[in-house]
Amino acid sequence: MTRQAQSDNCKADPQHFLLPDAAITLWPAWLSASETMLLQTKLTAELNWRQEQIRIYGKTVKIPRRQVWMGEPHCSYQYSGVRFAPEPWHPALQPLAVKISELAGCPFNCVLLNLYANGQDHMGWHADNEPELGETPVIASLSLGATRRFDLKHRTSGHQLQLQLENGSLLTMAGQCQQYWQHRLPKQSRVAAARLNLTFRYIKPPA
Ligand SMILES: O=C(O)CCC(=O)C(=O)O
Repeated sequence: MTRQAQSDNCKADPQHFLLPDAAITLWPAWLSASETMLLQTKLTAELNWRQEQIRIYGKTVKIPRRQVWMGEPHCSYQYSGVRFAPEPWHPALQPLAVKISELAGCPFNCVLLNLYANGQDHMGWHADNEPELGETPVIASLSLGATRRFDLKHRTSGHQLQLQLENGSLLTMAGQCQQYWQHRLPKQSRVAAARLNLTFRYIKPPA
């Protein structure tokens, strides 16, 4: 769907995917074209985007995208052996987290933002199964900008699902999805435009 074709008032019905060990729901145009345009422009310009380095098989490599980790102060997060302290909430994002919480029926207190400059930037197979997220986390993923393919595969049954994450779409992954499934955003060399993805998460405050 182009930004022109995406009507400013269209909120398409959610699509529910019946899968073993996972509850996946996609709202295709959860934000309107004008809302996404404004948000993508603002976040791209105003955030402190970093291309983190991680260690893989003993080698230090730059991740193929830029990231910001944001949320409440206790929400530190470990990814590929690197611990990240959160940036404070951007004023546009805390109200959005509340809105998505109302829809998903659970709280969110942090968000990982990924900026893919074009189809060369990507994210490999993984699950959001860090212990601080709990056993059955709900992950809410908001996409802004270029449409990208999103792949899911079950760890043992061979089930696979491919989705197109369009501008303004909201995807929730719930149930035992992070235990039994992995997901990735593959390279797509023909995609020239940028995409911004926000995955809202919840980390329990310390007792
Ligand atoms: O960009 C995407 O849609 C994928 C993001 C993702 O897998 C993650 O943040 O864990």
